[in-house]
Amino acid sequence: MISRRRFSQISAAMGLSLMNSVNALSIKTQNSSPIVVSTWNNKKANQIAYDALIEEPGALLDAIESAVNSVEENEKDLSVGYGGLPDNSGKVSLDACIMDHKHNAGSVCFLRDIVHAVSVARKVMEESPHVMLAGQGAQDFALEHGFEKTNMLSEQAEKAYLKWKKNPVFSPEINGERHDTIGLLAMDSASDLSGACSTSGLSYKTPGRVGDSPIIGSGLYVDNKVGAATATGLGELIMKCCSTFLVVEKMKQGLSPENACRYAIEMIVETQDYSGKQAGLIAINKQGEVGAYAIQKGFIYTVADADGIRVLESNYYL
Ligand code: SD4
Repeated sequence: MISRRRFSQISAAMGLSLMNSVNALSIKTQNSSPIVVSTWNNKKANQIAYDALIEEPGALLDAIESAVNSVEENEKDLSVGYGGLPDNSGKVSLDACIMDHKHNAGSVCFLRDIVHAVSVARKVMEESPHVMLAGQGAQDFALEHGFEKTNMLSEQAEKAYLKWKKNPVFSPEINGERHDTIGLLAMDSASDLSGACSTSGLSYKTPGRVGDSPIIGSGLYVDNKVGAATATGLGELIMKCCSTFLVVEKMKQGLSPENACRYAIEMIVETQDYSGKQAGLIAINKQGEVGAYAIQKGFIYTVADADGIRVLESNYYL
């Protein structure tokens, strides 16, 4: 079979410590199997999406949604869904969005008491005339569409919150320090692209704060003719540069996914005070090349394809 997909990645066997210097290499694969790429170490989610795409090649959104749902349900993930760390009033609020290969998009932000924010975002996309619903309106919409109210504060998150309350300091550097937000992009065997992003946002944020993750063009952007990108890190940096829209536009102009991500990170660095702060971008183009870039060392992302699943470390600015 003729190779039609190229990757900016290396095999897991090489070990994370080696990756930074070599992950700009492109390695050709000999197939047109699905490709799933996500922020951070989200091997389980990637596996779920990949397996679903093998089983049902046309069900791209179902594959993405079930993968992201698995993270939203995982109480050990302190940045997404149930178990996410709360705002400074002790309440968890979620931001999520989804975008498909037909340029449909749906989004919810400041959503409380509902576990599967990405599924509500999909309902907004498919069953409302709108793109984005916020706060109480988003919750009412979810309840009307069969979602159930859940106490989102896990024991572990409550414990962490009570500890934080003893010295309740907020700073973007400290509260934006730990990240696990899932942004997940997938290409099916027909080379269609879609993606989703889901997060509980910054820990101990001001109630009502919304980050980049539910904003189309900031936390996620898909242009099926060109490619897709998603973001993680400090939303306040990302949303002022429309970073994922920028990445996709740069791929349209011919940049590789990694170079497009790099361009968008440099835009953040040139325009804002980035010291001590992290932002990471991942992207895939229509040829199936994958790339990533971050402000700081330590941004990892996960790729699943016919060669298996591996966690890679991105190149970075600092
Ligand atoms: C936000 N970008 O709300 C999200 C945070 C994040 O892993 O990515 N955490 O700003």
